[in-house]
Formats: sequence, C-alpha cells, structure tokens
Amino acid sequence: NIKGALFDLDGVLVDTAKYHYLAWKELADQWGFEFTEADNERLKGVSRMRSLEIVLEVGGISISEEEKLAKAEQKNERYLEYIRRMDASELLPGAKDYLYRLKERGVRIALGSASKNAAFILEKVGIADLFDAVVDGTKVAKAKPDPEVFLLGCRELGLKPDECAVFEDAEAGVAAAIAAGMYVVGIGSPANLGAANRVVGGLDELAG
Ligand code: B16
Ligand code: MG
Repeated sequence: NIKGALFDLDGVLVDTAKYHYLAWKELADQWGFEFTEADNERLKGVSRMRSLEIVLEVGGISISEEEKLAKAEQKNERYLEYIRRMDASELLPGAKDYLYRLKERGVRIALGSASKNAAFILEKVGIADLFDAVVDGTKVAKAKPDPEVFLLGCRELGLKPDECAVFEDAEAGVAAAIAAGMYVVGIGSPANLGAANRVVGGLDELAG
C-alpha cells in the first residue's frame, strides 16, 4: 500500500505553464520571432536553461553562454511578476481536496518539481504546510526523465520507492517515476502518458 505521494507542480497542482509561456514569449518578441503555445508544450517539465535552449532553437538564434545566463535571468524576473500575483484560486480542480484526503489517510506528501520557484508558488497558493518534503530545481542536478527528483523526495519522506506514488503531467516525469520504481498516475491524456500505471484527466477525478 502507498505511504507516500510525490507531486509534480506545474500541470498537476497549478497551471504555471501559461506564465512560463508569457515570459518566454516576451523574449521571443524582442528577438523578433513567433513563439507559439504549441512550441511551449516542449518546455513542460524541462529546466529553465534547457527551456531557453529550446526557445533559441525555435527562433534559430545563437547567443553566448554569458548572454544565455542573462536572458534566463530576464525571463525569470518576468515570470516572478506573474507568480507573485498567484493565490489559492489558481490551484487546479481537486488539488487541495486530494492533498487533504491523503493527509487524512496518513499518507506523507512531497513535491518533486523542476522549478526553482516551487517553494514560493506553494506559499502563494496556500498549500506549503501540507508538504512533508519539497524537492525542487534548487536541490537536484539531473532533470527528469532522470529519477533523481523522485528518489530524493521519497528518501526525504523516509520511505522506499515501492511505497510511493507519483502524480505527473509530463512524459519525461512519468518516465522518471517509472525509472525510480514508483507507481505512476499520469495527469492528462493516455495519448502521451500511456506508460503510466493509471491516467486521469485531473486530481478532481481522484478527490471526488
Ligand atoms: P523555473 P514542474 C517545471 O515545473 C515547468 O514545467 C517548466 O516549464 C519550467 O521550465 C521548470 O519547472 C523550471 O522552472 O524556471 O521556475 O525554475 O512541471 O517540474 O513542476
Ligand atoms: Mg509538470
């Protein structure tokens, strides 16, 4: 039976992809090329620097490593302006109810996100207190599909991988959870998350 639940952030608990998109799009506008929402799909679950590489690839632009750091910083400043305004209304349907339900059952809860802003976002939407561990982009070196983020989360909960379930919306995240030896619930469509043990449209389907 499951003793620990590890949650991805963007796409599972909140939809921050729209803010990442707006912030990256501003950079693309300055460079003078179009960055579409379809392009943005490629950034989901991917680290900030890797996201920048993808944006540059879409625009056919090459810049120095130094400029890359400056642009990533500029993007994050804009992104922070959006997430600073977030509140509980931005929690995805069922997210809070499901977290409470797990708490009631004594399941330990961890975050497993690529974002370096994850702790701040949990505070903004008012669910930080529900987490027994927060593993985010400030703690891990290897990005999903590497299992590091989930293995560290499970260790911080004091559990073994086969005692944990992962909730993930990105293909790379599902792959990371499988590689970690955990039960995986895909949040989204079986079309791209078919590798998961189970796929649901959203946490509201589990919280009800
Ligand atoms: P930051 P997740 C990921 O969050 C986002 O899906 C991805 O688009 C973003 O680039 C990444 O966090 C890094 O975010 O710039 O805030 O460090 O899905 O792993 O919770
Ligand atoms: Mg995600």
